[in-house]
Amino acid sequence: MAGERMRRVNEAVREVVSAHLAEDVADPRIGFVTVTGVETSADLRSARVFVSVLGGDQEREAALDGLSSARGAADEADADARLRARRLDPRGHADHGAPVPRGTEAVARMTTATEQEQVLEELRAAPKLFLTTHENPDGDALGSLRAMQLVLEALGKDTVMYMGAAEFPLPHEYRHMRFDDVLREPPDDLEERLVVFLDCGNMDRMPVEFLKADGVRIVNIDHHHDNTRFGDVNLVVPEAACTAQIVYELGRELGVELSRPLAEALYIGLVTDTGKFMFENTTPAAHQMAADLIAAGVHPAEIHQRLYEGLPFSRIQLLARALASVQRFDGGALTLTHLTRDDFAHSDADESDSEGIVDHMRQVEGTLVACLIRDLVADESRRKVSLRATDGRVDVSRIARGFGGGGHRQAAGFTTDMQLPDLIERLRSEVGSQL
Ligand SMILES: [Mn+2]
Repeated sequence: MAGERMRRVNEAVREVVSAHLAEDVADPRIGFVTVTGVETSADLRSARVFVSVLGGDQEREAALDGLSSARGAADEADADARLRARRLDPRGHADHGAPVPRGTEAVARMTTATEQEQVLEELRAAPKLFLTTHENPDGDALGSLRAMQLVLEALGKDTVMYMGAAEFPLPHEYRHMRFDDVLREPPDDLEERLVVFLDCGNMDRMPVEFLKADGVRIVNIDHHHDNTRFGDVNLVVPEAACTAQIVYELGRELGVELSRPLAEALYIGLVTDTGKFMFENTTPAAHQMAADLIAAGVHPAEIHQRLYEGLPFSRIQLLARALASVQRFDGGALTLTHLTRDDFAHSDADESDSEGIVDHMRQVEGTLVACLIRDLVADESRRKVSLRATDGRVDVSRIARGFGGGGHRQAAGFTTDMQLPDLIERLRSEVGSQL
């Protein structure tokens, strides 16, 4: 990570440039742009300004056009920033420079880059990488992890994948993905590796204390809108249907051929995070990506079978128990079920067998929020709560965050030690407060 002084210089430049863009630049296209980071050179003579552009390719093009036509104004902002930066000179000198005349050679250069370009640069430059994702990995976590590994391997990089030992065995539906090559302990040469997080909204979603050490450089690639931007470089695209979609675009930019194994890994991320192309995040771009993957050799029926069929009998027994204890509150606005440790024992099921049960709760008329509460097999005093919203009226990630969890507007979760009756009351009032 950059030194503390340099970080303050970068932050000062970022503030000035953002304020300038917001106040003085009348170009409506600039509205799509957020200044996400600044890297100032050690001599303070140049700064790269990283921006995030909302919207599709068209908006991105328009915004970058707008930015470059505003370059004159930006240069002024930059001169201003440079003056401020001098006061925070990382070399520890006091304000030693003469005032910088505007519009002369003395004005520092400013270049802009999108978050995507910044991440591409990091990936191209790193010879050795370390990839990881979130705990209790789902199809997108595993699909984007495998896909990124294949992309980097195609570029000849030395890449390792990591997940905590507690994540194994993987849920039944993902075992065919063959993750035998994933490390369960940090590698000895960790400090030589660029760390890449995939599909992970905050760093505490994987037990990786060893990554919080100094000198670890982190790239954070994700689509959760509540991502805490914990990386040194962040590519957070909430409009992406899945993290696999972001990896797909990075792979294309890096010129990596869409091999069948790569296409399959990407498809698994896409099909699972869109709920088989049924959730609100199923955009034209998601379907275009699917078309491209199918053209590259993916057989949707085969993937469907591997993911959703051939499941152990314990699954349907556990589902039967969940369906038998469905409760509806407030006219069904909150529809929930609860699985106890006994339910798991009697079904001969493990925790990963509860995957997908919450989606059955969505299907009933009047349901706004579907909820599965399951007691942890290892610790009955704690329970895991999965939430799904059926439309845009309730943002379940807000509810989950209130309990220390997180997720998407339509799919989120958390763990709590609150007792069941209190938990249900609290969930009812949280749902009610958003209506
Ligand atoms: Mn995801």
